[in-house]
Amino acid sequence: MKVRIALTYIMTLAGFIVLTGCSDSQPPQKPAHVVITDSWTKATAEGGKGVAYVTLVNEGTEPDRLISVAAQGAQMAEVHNHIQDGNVMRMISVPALEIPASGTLTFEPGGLHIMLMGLEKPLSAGDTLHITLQFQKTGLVGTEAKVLTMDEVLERAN
Ligand SMILES: [Cu+2]
Repeated sequence: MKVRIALTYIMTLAGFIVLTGCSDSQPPQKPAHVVITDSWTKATAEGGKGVAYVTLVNEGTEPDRLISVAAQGAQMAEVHNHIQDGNVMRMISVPALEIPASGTLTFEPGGLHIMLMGLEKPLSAGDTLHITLQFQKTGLVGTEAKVLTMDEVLERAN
């Protein structure tokens, strides 16, 4: 009888160890790797200011950070967001933006956007604008943003 109890005990213990072993096995870890799956900007009548949007997908299992942005033909580019300030929407500068592990961030009108300043010439519909994004872990990633007409911008929203 005693042997049997001891045996049951050992088998229970064995089962416990197997279960623990199972819960320890995690999905494979992948380093942060951000890709740009979409990018676009609005045509402008003149140089100066513009706005561009990107969709960022982190294919890694660790977060990454967007630390700087540059656009061809623009003296300066910054990541901005909109915040509700009373009943007014205000833009704020976002110096570093976290892209969560396995997460997607979609820049869109009324939300996150890339502010283009000091554009040397207007952005013409049909052209592309070269934008470079720098991430802490992924490094530099470039994209050709399509320059859309106002009609195309409205179509996207639907
Ligand atoms: Cu802005």
